Parts: sequence; structure tokens; C-alpha cells
Amino acid sequence: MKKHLLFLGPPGAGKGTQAAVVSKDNSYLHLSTGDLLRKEIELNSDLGNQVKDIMNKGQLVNDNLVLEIVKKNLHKNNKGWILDGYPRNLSQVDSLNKVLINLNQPLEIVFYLDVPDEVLIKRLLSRGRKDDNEKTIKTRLKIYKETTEPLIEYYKELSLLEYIKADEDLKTVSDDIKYKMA
Ligand code: B4P
Repeated sequence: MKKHLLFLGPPGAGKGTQAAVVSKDNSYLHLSTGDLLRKEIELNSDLGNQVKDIMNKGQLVNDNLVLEIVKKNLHKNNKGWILDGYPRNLSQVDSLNKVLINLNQPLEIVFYLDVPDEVLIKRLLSRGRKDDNEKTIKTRLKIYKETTEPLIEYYKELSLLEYIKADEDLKTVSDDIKYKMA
């Protein structure tokens, strides 16, 4: 059973949704940079105030800020972990590689959750989070295609990539992930 997982995919692909299922089933640590950043905003912390406008516009938060959050939350003592929404560009990949070397816990599998744009837009608009409006979704998708999508090829070359057809109901997607983790 694979224990060190990464969920990659466009906004609204279901990374957070599926990571929550897999982490609960296996008692793995679920590290969502999006959730952790939103928590900082809720707490009105300095960090939260720094990132609020950036996130509401659908832009990526500064790499160093995200790296600090990852380092703070990724501990050696775990039964396994899932990185959800991190890394999102090649510079974050570099930083993550260094963190994982220090932990001595290499990444074992990268799930690429693929969903067509029109389905993503529909899902996000019906969720209605603060950054789920048409203008922001467009920005998020554009940034995804420009900066995050190249990671698919990177992990494919390392033979870590597993393709998931994520335009299916929740259970079908979860079952596919479970099958490929084993
Ligand atoms: P994230 O919090 O990572 O969110 P996301 O990409 O929008 O969503 P995800 O794919 O997790 O979708 P979800 O399961 O929620 O990012 C938000 C922002 O945080 C970014 O724009 C950026 O500003 C910042 N950020 C985060 N990480 C960063 C980083 N590393 N560097 C810089 N900035 C960073 O699902 C979406 C909806 O679809 C839900 O309503 C869900 O119920 C529904 N859904 C899921 N699966 C479904 C299915 N199979 N069928 C039907 N509906 C489904």
C-alpha cells in the first residue's frame, strides 16, 4: 500500500474531496495548502491578511509562504501523508523535493485527477466559496494551465503518475484511487 501520495489536478477536480476520503480511511495526514491558508484567513492572522486578496483573485500565494506552511505541517511521525494542492509550480516541486529528502520519505504516487473545464466550472459555481465566481475561476484555470499543468509531464517522466478519470461520481473516483494505491 502506497503511503506518500500527491493529488494533482485543476481547481475543482476533487483533490480535497478525495484526499479527505483516503486520509480518513488510512489515518494518513491530509495536508491541503488551500485549507491551511483559508484557516489563516479565518483566524485573521498576519499570514491570513497577506494572502486574502491574492486568494480571492484566484492567484497563487507566494512560494515561500506556502513552503513555511508545508514545513510546519509535514512531520516525520505519520502513518502516511497526502499532499493536496501542493506543489503547484516547478519551483514548489524543487522545494518539496528538498523537504522530502530531509524527511527521508519519498513520494510514491501522484494521482492526476482529470476533469473537463466545463464540468469544473459547473462544480465550482455550485459550491460558491468566496473564490468560486466566474472571473476568479477563469483566473484559476488559466494559472493552472500555465504553471501547474507542466507538473504532469514532470511526474510522468519519473514514472510516478497515475491517471484518474475524475469526471465520475465520488465513489467511482475513490474506488479507482484505492485500487491504484494498493
Ligand atoms: P485549493 O484549496 O487547493 O482548491 P481547489 O484547487 O479549488 O479545489 P479541489 O480540487 O481541492 O476541489 P474540491 O475537492 O474542493 O486552492 C484554492 C486557492 O488556494 C488557490 O487558488 C490559491 O490561491 C491558494 N493555494 C493553495 N495551494 C497553493 C499553493 N501550493 N501555492 C500557491 N497558492 C496556493 O472540489 C470542488 C467541488 O467539486 C466541491 O464542491 C466538491 O463537492 C465537488 N466535487 C468533487 N468531486 C466531485 C465529483 N466526483 N462529482 C461531483 N462533484 C464533485
